[in-house]
Amino acid sequence: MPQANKELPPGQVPIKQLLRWGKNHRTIGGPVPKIDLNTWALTVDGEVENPLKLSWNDLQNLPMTESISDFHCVEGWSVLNCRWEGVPFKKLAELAKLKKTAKFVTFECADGYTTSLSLEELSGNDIILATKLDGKILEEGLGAPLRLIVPNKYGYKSAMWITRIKFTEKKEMGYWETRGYSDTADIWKNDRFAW
Ligand SMILES: Nc1nc2c(c(=O)[nH]1)N[C@H]1C(S)=C(S)[C@@H](COP(=O)(O)O)O[C@H]1N2
Ligand SMILES: [Mo]
Repeated sequence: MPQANKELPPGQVPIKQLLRWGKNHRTIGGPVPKIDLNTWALTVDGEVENPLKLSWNDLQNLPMTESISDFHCVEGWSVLNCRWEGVPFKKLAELAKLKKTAKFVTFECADGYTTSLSLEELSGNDIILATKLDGKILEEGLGAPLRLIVPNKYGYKSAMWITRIKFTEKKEMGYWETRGYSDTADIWKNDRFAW
């Protein structure tokens, strides 16, 4: 099992627990999205041979993995040793059968948020689409039912409330990345801003 890195990246201060989006933390789209698991579906499409539309039940039948990592927000707080469980990103890509033209991935969320990463940035075994944190099913305020976890990037790459995973040939810039935040978002290089 991958172990969390014990050294904090530059400029980060540890706090006890992750933010719960809700009353005090509004999403970019306003209130936390209300998601009904009976009608929720994850779309996987774009540059793929086999587009997918997965219900919550479909998702439960996919192989799950566990990954322990530290979570770092660009605003300077970190939460150590988060134990995420979910579907490895690689597994979903494998199921969707990528075309040769697939180079980047855009994540679309129920609150209107977007972020994007290259396939290479998503190649690690610690990149997962999480449904659980620390043994408990994700709370609404933490991105339920499905969120991305990218441990070596600032938190704005870890999209919550994901509804669509779109493989693209060209990079589509995400919400914060078009508003001054770094697109590389490397926590070890202190890549916080686009300038
Ligand atoms: N859909 C969506 N995902 C999002 C955001 C958002 O506003 N909407 N904020 C990002 C930011 S800036 C951070 S720091 C993390 C916060 O996740 P947490 O609730 O686990 O602390 O979610 C990221 N993912
Ligand atoms: Mo953040």
